[in-house]
Amino acid sequence: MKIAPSMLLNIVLLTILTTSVFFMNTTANTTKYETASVEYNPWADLNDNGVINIYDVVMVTGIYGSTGVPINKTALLYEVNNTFTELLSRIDGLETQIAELETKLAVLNATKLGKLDYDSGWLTLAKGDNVFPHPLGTKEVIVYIVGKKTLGGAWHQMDYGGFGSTWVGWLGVYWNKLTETEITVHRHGDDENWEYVRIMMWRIPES
Ligand SMILES: [Ca+2]
Repeated sequence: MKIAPSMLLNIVLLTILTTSVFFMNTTANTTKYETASVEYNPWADLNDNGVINIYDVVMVTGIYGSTGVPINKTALLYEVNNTFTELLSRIDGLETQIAELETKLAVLNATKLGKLDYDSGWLTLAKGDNVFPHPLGTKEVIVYIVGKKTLGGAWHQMDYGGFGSTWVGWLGVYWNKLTETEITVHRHGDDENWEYVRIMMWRIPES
């Protein structure tokens, strides 16, 4: 009788399996790790149970003779590791961006009003009424003005709204006559500290 090579291989493997199982049963009190005489190779541990034995061999017999494109497992591990490192780097970048956004949000929450809708910059302020245009197209705004005595000087709001006495006369400024396109800033006749004015406006958000 002629025996096919594949059948012969199965017979041999079955014999090995039977012998191994018997051997394993008779050495039940000794651990498989202690009896290993060669270095463990995790790549050969096909069922990932920590020991190379007949069960791994049987798994090979199931796919014996198949062909395909081999994989460089070490290179694959490096590639996975590099990808993981890159992902960690991206996560760090995102965390940095989130921290920056949180800072900006904290600033916005602290000011409540958010970014200015109009900022006039520093304007020369004559005594009496000064009519300045604004581009907001509404009177639903919050107005905030500050002054300077000189362009290089400190910001201030001295005598804001106006201060008058028989000794010093009338000092300071106030704003009025707000329209959808203009605002008037009045500077009192005896004032000496509001040579320049800066007008800032925020639209009042719709509730
Ligand atoms: Ca195994």
